[in-house]
Parts: sequence; structure tokens; C-alpha cells
Amino acid sequence: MSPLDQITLREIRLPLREPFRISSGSVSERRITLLELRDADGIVAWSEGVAPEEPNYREEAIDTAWTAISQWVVPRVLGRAFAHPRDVYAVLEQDFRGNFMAKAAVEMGMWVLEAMRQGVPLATLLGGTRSAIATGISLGIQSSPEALVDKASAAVAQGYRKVKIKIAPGQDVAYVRAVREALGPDAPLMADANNAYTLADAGLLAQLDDLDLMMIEQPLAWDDIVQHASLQRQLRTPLCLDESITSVDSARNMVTLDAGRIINIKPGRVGGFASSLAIHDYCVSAGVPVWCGGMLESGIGRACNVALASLPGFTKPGDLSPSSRYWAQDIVSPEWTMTADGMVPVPLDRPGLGVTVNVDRIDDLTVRRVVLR
Ligand code: OSB
Ligand code: MG
Repeated sequence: MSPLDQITLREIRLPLREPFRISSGSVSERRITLLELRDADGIVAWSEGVAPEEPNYREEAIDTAWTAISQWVVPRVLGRAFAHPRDVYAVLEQDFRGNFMAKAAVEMGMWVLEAMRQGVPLATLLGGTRSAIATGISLGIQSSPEALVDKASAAVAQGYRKVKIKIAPGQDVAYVRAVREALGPDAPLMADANNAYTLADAGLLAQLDDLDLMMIEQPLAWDDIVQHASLQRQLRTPLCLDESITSVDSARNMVTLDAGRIINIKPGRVGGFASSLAIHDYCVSAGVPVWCGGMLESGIGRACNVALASLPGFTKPGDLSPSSRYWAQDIVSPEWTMTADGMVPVPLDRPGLGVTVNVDRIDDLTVRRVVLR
């Protein structure tokens, strides 16, 4: 790789078509970090940071990630020669704790840059083998079971291959049961609690066992593994960890303790692609299915997720809905689409992200911008 000359960091504001509510908060307009990386040969790559508006998912939020990216991450990569983007993450991990979303924004950009330099699709550089990704939808908490049933029925009619229902205390068993009864025994359903429960709720969560869910995602604390193991012993339904998995070490801990049987890999949560690949490879060897989660990304982050999800171990549908599920208009062309049978095609005919970044539109949406060189 040529040394990196410059990174332009921006924040854009992009309104969601409808508010998205999880157990710990709601968002109606995304504040999204975008990076434009430029190397010494003038090659340009875009990447996206996934840190949300508030620190209600993990501990990072856009304003902490902005500081971390500009103060600590970018100085470690600017002007430095790397043989391959897989070497970047070790440099970001050396005596630099946490801040996975901040690290990932830059690390993933380095992979996109290398894909552009080689003239290959990002999916190919990562070792992808699929040309289309089975796709699910993540439905935010709704005002009533009836409203949720309407959304879930529409999603199945659109072809989605998995319906993920966000749950919280008071909006859980009755809501999921209403969907199961409306959609029938074969509908691929799962629930995601985003840390809303404690071990004291094991009896309540066990009621979900009767509803035949594909999995229950992150019912307990965002940084816990041990208590999830105790809960898994009390449930038939497989647990899937999201927030608690930030590295191949935490994945190994999950498997060793049987704290979960499936992993949701979000490259933005685990520090980027090198860490995602390590988790993927470990899970393949351990027989643990993985799938690619989402963080309400724009078309740039979505391109990264789709590329990663094309690897062979991603055997369950991802949270990779098409652009129109989130935005009136995305910031890439073509926008991300889904076929009538719930597949998102991987753009294998173009290098890098596989989509064109609409820079004029990004300029219009930008609320702050800093050039680091
Ligand atoms: O827990 O997977 C989650 C969105 C924001 C924060 C956390 C989560 C989510 C989603 C959205 O479920 C998935 C998507 O991007 O469609
Ligand atoms: Mg989740």
C-alpha cells in the first residue's frame, strides 16, 4: 500500500424514514461519520463510522468516536507504509484500548483503499464467495402488537428471510406471540433485547422458547458473557451475542462458556475487517454460525457489511435491508436493493465498495468537516 496522505472526516445528518426504537432509546435522524481517505498516489476510498448518536448501544457515541478518530486513530496510520490492510489493526490495538467503532472506521477504509488500488471488489479482497446475501429486517419497538404484526407481515410479503423483533420489558412475549400467530409456524422470527433484561427475567425469557425463535439476541448486559452462559442453560432457544463480542477473544469466551451459539458480527463494532475475519474464521472452525448485523448505516457502511457477509461462514440472513427501508434517498448510486426473494446482490463488477459515492449530496448533508494530513 502507498502511505496515506490525508483523511477528511465529516459528519452528515440523514433523516430515517421512520423512527427506530430499541429498548435503550430511539433515533429519527442519523448523525453519520464519513471518512474520505486519500493515499500518496491519489487513490481515494470512503468509509463510515457506526458510532450512534447516544452511548446507549455500547459505550461509544459519535462525539467520542470523532475525538478518538482524530486524536488517536488517524495519527497512527497517516504517512505510514503498510504491506497490507490486514496489518493495520495491530497498530491500532497497541496500547490503545477499546474505541472499536473509531478504529473500525479507519481500518475498514484502508481495506477499501487497497481494493481500489488492486482494482478488485472489496468482497473479493476480503475472501467473499457469495454473489448475493440473504437478508432480514430489524423491526423497532412498535406501539402495539397489532402495529408490529402489520410491519412483520409486510416484511415477509416483501421477501425478507428473517424478521427480527426488538423487545423490551412490557413489550416482549405478547408482541412476539402475536407475530408468530399471525405469520404461522414457519416464519423465520427472532428477538433482540439490546440488554434490557437481567438473570431475574430468565422465567419470562423462557416463555419465548414456545415461540420457536431462530435466536434471542443480547438479552443481558452489553458487556456480559458469564451471565449469558447461565441464561443459555435455562433456555432451549439459542442465544446470539451482539454487543458483548468485540474480538476473537470474546468470541472464544462465548463458545468456551456456552454463553451463546450464534454471533452477530458487525465490523464497525469489532474494530474492523481484520477482527471480523478472525471472528469469522474462528466461528467456522468452532461450528458457530455467524451473520452480519447492521447499525442503520448509509450506503457506504452497507457496502462494507454486504462485502463481509459474502464470506462462507455467514450462513444466516444479515440485517442488510435495502436503502429504501431506511432513507428517502441514500448517498450512493445505485442504491442498495433486494430481490423479491430477499437477496441483496453483491456488486462484483466494480472495484472497492461497488457503488458510486454521491459527493455532491454528501456536501449538502455535511454539518462538520475536518481535514487531517
Ligand atoms: O442491536 O442490532 C442491533 C440498530 C442500532 C443499534 C443496534 C442494533 C440495530 C439494528 C438495526 O438492529 C439493524 C439494521 O441496520 O437494519
Ligand atoms: Mg443487536
